[in-house]
Amino acid sequence: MTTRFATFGAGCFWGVEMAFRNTDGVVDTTCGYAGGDVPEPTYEMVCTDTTGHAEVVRVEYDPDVIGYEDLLAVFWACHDPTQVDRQGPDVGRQYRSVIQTHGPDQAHAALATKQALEASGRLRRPIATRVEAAGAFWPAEEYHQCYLEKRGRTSCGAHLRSA
Ligand code: MHO
Repeated sequence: MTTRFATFGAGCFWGVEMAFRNTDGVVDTTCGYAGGDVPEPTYEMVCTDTTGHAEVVRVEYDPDVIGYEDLLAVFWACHDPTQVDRQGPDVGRQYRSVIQTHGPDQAHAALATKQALEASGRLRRPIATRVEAAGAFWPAEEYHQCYLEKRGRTSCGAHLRSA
């Protein structure tokens, strides 16, 4: 089995990781930080919104079982891509919506689904999601991996809390 990677930022990575872990064909997921300028960022640093990183989930998938387009569908459905530098109660650039692509085929597919969603008229505001090439990925602290699963929760309930 030759697996591939896909990387998505869609707000707090706890819930995003859960969405992808529950998807057939996903072999592994890792919460981490990407898209910033500082090496080896910690959660505390990223929380200050000064390192440039986004909270992202790196998804390892088996392309014989699930296509990248299907992962993109999970991505678009698991958050509100019209929110700028925030997601629900979580505010800051670290919660921005971003697709970090591994290769030109992923970039092409990501942009195509973004345009299709935009053209569908289903969203009331423009899509804020950036599509960019994946760069350095820094795995988050073990504490953040499978955070909700370890606690027997199915969603992060961010909408129930103030932050
Ligand atoms: N508002 C959330 C953010 C968590 S996340 C890993 C919380 O602190 O519960 O950024």
